[in-house]
Amino acid sequence: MSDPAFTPVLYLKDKCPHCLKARLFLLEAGLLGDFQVREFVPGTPDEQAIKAELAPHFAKPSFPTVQTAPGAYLNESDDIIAHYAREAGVDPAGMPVLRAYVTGAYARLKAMREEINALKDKAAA
Ligand SMILES: N[C@@H](CCC(=O)N[C@@H](CS)C(=O)NCC(=O)O)C(=O)O
Repeated sequence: MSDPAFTPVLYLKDKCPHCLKARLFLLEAGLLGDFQVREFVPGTPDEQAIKAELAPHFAKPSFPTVQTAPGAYLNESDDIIAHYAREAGVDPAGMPVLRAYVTGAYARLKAMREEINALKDKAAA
């Protein structure tokens, strides 16, 4: 059970597809308003500040990340979704907007990323 006196912090990177997935889940679950959102645009001082804050907690910070309790951090979008789905007693599989994104644009981006990596490997061989 989370501490009601603590406002969890959601760290997001601008235009990050994994961040959009976590944000959509929280929005559709009606939980987003319970979070302090800290979003950065790459190359700005906000990125430096957020990464410096997360550096002691992860070998390599990635986004999205949530500070779930004071000093406790969780990353990996699917783990964040599972954590808050459990806590709120909601089922992400029953969320139509999240499902539409995950099976649509998100899946397409993942496939394109895999295709690009395969082409890079081929070019480097
Ligand atoms: N499997 C991770 C992937 C997260 C990820 O790769 N995020 C990218 C941004 S789209 C990232 O944090 N890159 C490192 C950086 O920007 O410093 C998840 O689903 O959360």
